[in-house]
Amino acid sequence: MNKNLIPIGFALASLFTGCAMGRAENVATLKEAFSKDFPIGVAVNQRQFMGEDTNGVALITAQFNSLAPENVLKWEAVHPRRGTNGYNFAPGDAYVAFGEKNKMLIVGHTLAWHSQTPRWVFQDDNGRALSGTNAADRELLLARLHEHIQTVVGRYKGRIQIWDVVNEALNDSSNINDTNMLRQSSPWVRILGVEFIVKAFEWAHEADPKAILRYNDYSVENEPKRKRLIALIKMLQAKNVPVMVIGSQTHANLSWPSAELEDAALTDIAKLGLPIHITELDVNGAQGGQRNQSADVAQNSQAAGGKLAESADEKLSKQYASLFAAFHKHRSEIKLVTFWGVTDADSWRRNGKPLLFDGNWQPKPAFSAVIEQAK
Ligand code: 9MR
Repeated sequence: MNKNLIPIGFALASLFTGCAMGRAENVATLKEAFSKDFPIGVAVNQRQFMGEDTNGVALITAQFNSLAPENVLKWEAVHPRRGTNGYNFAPGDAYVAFGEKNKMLIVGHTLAWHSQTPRWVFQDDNGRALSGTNAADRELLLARLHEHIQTVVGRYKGRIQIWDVVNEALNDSSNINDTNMLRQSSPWVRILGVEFIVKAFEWAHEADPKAILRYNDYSVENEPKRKRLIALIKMLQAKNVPVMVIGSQTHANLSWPSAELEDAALTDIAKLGLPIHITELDVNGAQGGQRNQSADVAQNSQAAGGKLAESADEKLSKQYASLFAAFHKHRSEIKLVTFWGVTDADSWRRNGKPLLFDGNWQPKPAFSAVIEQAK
């Protein structure tokens, strides 16, 4: 049996080949279907990379050829306490070992983010908030960022191939006339301005010159944020900052982004001349998520609220087909597509049943809708 064509249950076989039980080896997998286009990644949780969720592991190794760590390499997880002894590397080490064992392309997520960063990072040793107008405070925060990046990227040098260096730093406003490029409420922005972005990329590059360095954000399909993204990346490029890939999270809902918007956004972003990665793909089917296009963690309860939208399963298939048609069309620019979770039960938006596999690890109709787009 071709090892890329792995049975994940006979239900899968009958879903889109209609073939009899026992013929599952003829079934394509996501990674196989898109092997000429881009690797297919998935964000994994600790129960998966520790091997406890054995059904999850079976799906991950059968269907995907790249991994992202859903949470364990965020600052609060990997570096919860001050100082050089304040690290907790055990989960990150296990994550990377799991990826290596399964010969997968391994992503690191994320080095500098306003969220999931412990409070001490933005305070002095007496608990006083650091200030952007105080040169010593700025120095202190830059020194912490440097030490963190050197330590974390350095530890996995040559083993984590791709890093989300800066996450969600753009101003989230939907007002196109809002001229602030960056997220003003971020302590990174408040204290250091754009300098934290410049330094984070330079230091990540210094720590692992071969690593592929991404800027990662959500809702960059929408024009106001896309304009800010393009302005930011052009500014970084003008300073020779080693930003190498644009990460578009693509936390979608059943109707957004439309086929036209996705195509236009990819066309526009590709003009920057950098490869694009789809980094956190899911499609929210919850009623509450149909109005909201933000993937801000703080707004998640709202976005995942309410029952499933009417005919959610059918609309999910349509939306996934539409997105993958755009990815396939732009396959010369898109170098990786990563789903944000394995099954609906694992998802941060589990209420919205946003993924291709249900809580029983079975493929949903959207799975075959995606595979179809590879042809
Ligand atoms: O899926 C992640 C969830 O388990 C965490 O509780 C949450 C906060 O750390 O982060 C979620 O992942 C986010 C990702 O790191 C960055 N983009 C938005 C994702 C969804 O909130």
